[in-house]
Amino acid sequence: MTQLSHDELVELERIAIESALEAAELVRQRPDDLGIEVKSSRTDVVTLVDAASEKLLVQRIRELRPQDGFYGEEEADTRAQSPLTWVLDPIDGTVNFLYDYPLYAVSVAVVEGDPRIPGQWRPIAGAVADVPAGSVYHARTGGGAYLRRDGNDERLSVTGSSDLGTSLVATGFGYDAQKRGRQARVLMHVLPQIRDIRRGGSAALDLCHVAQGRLDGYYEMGINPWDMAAGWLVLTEAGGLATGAHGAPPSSECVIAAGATLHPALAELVQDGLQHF
Ligand code: LIP
Repeated sequence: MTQLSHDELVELERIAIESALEAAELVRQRPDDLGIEVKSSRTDVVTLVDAASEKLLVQRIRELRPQDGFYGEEEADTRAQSPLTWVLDPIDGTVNFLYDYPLYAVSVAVVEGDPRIPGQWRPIAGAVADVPAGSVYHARTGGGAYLRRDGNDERLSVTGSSDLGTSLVATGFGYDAQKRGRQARVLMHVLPQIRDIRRGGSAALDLCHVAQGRLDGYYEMGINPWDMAAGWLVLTEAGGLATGAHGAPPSSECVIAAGATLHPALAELVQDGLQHF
């Protein structure tokens, strides 16, 4: 549990919200030339807008929190001089952004511990700005989870689903073709046991949609700390639970997220799929 005061947490959440919204406005400007480059595979792309968004986030947050560290999807990697590190995804859902497919977000979280080490960190405040919608999901430890749109905060809560067979579940797939093949085999195991699957393309928004009750659950293998840090906190503050396989902390190995009433059954189903494929 964090040692920070209520007022400190409120201020950290405010910084996350305002920096995420400012970066989302920059992303929304969408220049004609996106300056597309390739990363880990020819389907794993980054644009000039990703880099500009992360640069803006670091600049704004560093002005207010000069001792904190940074860990971002693109270039940000500064060791903290304080107990806190800002974990940044300047555009989560980059491929969706590339196609202007309206499911992409700016994710900003501040965490205690080192997000580079699985299981050695936890988010304590965060925001996920839904760029196309112009809204922002936000939460702080012990403060609840909210969706802010048109200046109004709507409290979020997961569904009470406990029946896999009528549950709507999201997942995602990696940029590596071989990994995608295994993920597809796990999906073949999962899909017959649930209502239906959704593949949105942004882990941050998938986690927030579970928090909002738009989904009953989400699982994915291969996502990074910056994809999940803020959405993980929004989910838990909305009554949800995110773990890895067999109760481990969520990590790039596996994230399984749902309301507390569904999580055990979804975790067992995904674990069975991982074990057999
Ligand atoms: C994305 C994740 C998503 C995953 C995509 C991609 P990015 O992150 O949020 O869950 O399925 O393949 O990794 O690369 O857009 O920041």
